[in-house]
Amino acid sequence: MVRKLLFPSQFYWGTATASYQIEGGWNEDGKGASIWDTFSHTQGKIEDGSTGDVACDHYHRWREDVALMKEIGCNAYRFSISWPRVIPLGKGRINPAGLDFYDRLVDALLEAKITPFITLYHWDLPQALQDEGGWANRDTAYYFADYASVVAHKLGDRVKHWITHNEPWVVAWIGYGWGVHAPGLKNEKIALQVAHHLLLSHGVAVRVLRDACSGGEIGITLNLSPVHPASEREEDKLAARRYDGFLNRWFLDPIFYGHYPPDVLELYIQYAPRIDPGDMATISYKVDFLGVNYYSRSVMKFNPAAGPLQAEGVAPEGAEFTEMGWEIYPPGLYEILMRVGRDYQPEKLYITENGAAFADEIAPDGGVHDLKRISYLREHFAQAQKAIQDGAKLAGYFIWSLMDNFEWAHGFTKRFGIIYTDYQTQKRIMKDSALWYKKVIENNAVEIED
Ligand code: IFM
Repeated sequence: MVRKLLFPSQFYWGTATASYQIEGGWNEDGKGASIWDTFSHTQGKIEDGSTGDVACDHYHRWREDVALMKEIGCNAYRFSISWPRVIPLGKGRINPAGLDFYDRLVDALLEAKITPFITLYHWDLPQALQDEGGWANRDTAYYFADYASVVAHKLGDRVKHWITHNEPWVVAWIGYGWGVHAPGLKNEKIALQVAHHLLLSHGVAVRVLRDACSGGEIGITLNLSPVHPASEREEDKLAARRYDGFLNRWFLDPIFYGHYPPDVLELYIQYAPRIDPGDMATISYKVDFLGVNYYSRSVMKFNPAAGPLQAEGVAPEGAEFTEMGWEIYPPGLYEILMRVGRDYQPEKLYITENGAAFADEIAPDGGVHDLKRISYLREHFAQAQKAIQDGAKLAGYFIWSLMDNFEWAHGFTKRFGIIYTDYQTQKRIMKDSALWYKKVIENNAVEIED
């Protein structure tokens, strides 16, 4: 039997991208260098030796990309602004050509009836600020607020959806703690301080955006996963609880309640961040929505040798995985949406990213038949719909990603797009998943077979 699962009217159906992953034009029209320019230009940092210098050449092909979104029928698009394109050194002089690029993009989106959702920070920090310590330096939080103000004053008359940060956990730990992402620092001692400054910058930017953009909705996007114990053993349950604190609660608690989770703070007491008076009140300024990036769950087992958390991730047996090695676990989306709703009561939720990397190829007939991605998306849409039925205040869904792009340290080896990017010719090919998504949007419903 085929069941049609309906979504609410006015639901936002979109795709998401990030500036460094798609734009290219890395040193054009006055853009300054970002930490990702420096990092990708450093030998050995990117799996296939590639850089984002050209990426999807979106900086020149944005009109075509907007037309593709329109053809799919999307009514929303989440993209990020490159801070060094707008303010080349991160503070001080503004680059009008950089701002104009986003100004034109916003106008083209609105013309196509696509609502822009802007992320202000999706990881491409101006290199000049990194030279002063980057996010380990408290001043960066205030430079970020100045940058937010510049962008909001230019675009705030037309853009009403603002996301301060994308996945601060990834920035703090993968970028500063473990060195797999830019800026490539391997210093676990500063990761929580970095996370604190990211959150502080979020708080100050919320206030700035509120003042600059009347009627705007302001939120933040977190990478969240339900965390399950590898077994019913008490020690595995403890490992799962601790990892949940490390990944989820470390960000949710301060944003919604103005304090860090005491259990994690105690475990990391030797690396605890310096918190100035008033910081926690700033971090917990009210947001209008929470953006949830969901890809998989985490399954943890106790391991006394595994750092302060004594928790180690395991790959569940018999599970299916994407090309990223992430378990395909659709019920986790329902679980996390319900959990944040229950524990934090955000006014609204958006799934700001969900999607999967598979080894897509162009078939002899010229199409890209990505059936695994369709199945992944269908299952996750069904879970999102179930959450809405059960009371989740979910108002939109953004597939990661509009098109195949530069997947950070993996370079171009992972394809997440619903549009195939041929990096030699920059030709875009709609994958079957894009055609399938078009039907979902037309029907405002996903069909599943029981
Ligand atoms: O490509 C990234 C994106 O930039 C942030 N969230 C996860 C995606 C897939 O790894």
